[in-house]
Amino acid sequence: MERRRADLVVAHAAQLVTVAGFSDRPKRGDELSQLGVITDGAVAITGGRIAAVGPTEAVLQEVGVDNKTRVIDVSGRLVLPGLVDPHTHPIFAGSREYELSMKLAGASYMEIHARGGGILDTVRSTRKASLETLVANGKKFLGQMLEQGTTTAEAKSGYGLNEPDEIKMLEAIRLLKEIQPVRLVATYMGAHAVPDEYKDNPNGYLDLITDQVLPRIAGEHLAEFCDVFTEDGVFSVESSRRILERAQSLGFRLKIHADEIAALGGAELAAEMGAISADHLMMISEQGIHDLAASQTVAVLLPATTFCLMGDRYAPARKMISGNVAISLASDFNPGSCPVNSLQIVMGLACRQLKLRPAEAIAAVTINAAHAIGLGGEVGSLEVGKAGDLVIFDAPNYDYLLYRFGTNLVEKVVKAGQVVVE
Ligand code: IZC
Ligand code: ZN
Repeated sequence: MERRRADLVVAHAAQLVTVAGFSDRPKRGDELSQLGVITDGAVAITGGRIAAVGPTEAVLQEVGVDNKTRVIDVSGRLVLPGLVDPHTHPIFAGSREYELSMKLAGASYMEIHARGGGILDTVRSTRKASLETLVANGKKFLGQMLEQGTTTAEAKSGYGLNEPDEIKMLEAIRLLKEIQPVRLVATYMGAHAVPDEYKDNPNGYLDLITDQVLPRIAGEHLAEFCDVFTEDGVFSVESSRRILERAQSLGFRLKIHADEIAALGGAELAAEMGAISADHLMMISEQGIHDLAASQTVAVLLPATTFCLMGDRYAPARKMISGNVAISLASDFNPGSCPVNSLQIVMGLACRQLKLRPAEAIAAVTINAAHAIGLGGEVGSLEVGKAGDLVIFDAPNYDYLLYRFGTNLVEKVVKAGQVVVE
């Protein structure tokens, strides 16, 4: 049999973390700490996809290497699958640095929101911005994420709220898919806040979403997910259900910002509706944990948000893991509650605040994060046939990566077989 020629071989990794064996479903419980680590490991990539993975010697026997093959010796280094960030808000204009001082002076996130600041401030700047500005801003933020190891991300709308500005945000995501390397999936989040013009008629805003905007986005294939901010003072469980039912009937897969500040039952709603993910969950109830465990819904935990909000209650991750909930991690990058876009920082916080073990944190930003956006069969692990996305870290092992909290240890990033960060 003729050997398949490789375009790229990454060889002699001190630890090659495959996270293999879970392309069809997310990891739960003890599975989270079984990473499939190969010492002196290698990956070969052909045509953007993984052609072989295993011990270096075996991989070099399996694939053909010629003078056009790039071979990268990563002796002494850690190799992980490209990181997946399943919850981000990277399309916006303006910034909200003043909220830090407001929070230090005692104002809560929801108080700032109730005064017309917060999300609605970013809505005013984003409505004024051109498509080109949104694309340029998004490209900058996605570039920062890529440099820190993120090769796939979910991106939400939700700072336009009206029809033309939500479409503008989703167009920006569509353009960004073509002009930069991070693979994106788009989420429509018109139900991020009730805009000023509907302040006295919130039901009118629900009608706009269900009757006009959702059908148009479905028709133009601008998003595959629909998300709702189910929160006291934002969207009730009842309003959220109305939007999500309509979205589901139009073919969207569902996501919910659930139980972040108040325990409204967002997790229960996500499980009941078969949402692909329930996100935040700082205040999740016992019932919510039980319902998620019995469902296919992935819990997306966002510890950098709790940290930036200076909250004292993080999501009960250990309870969720022992209760058999499929957990993942994301940055929640956004201009307000979480200006952090590094998954290395998120993993470091997850170990220290959610008490995840290093191995669990890695599973949570790779295969389980991929399942939270419907890409478990495509990315999130190093297995033959999957996308040739990987990160080389200046770290001798994965414990070291989590221990060096706050430092970007990325040395190189490979996306679909191309070295995109050197
Ligand atoms: O802009 O504050 N929580 N949405 C829900 C956010 C935070 C983003 C923001
Ligand atoms: Zn969010």
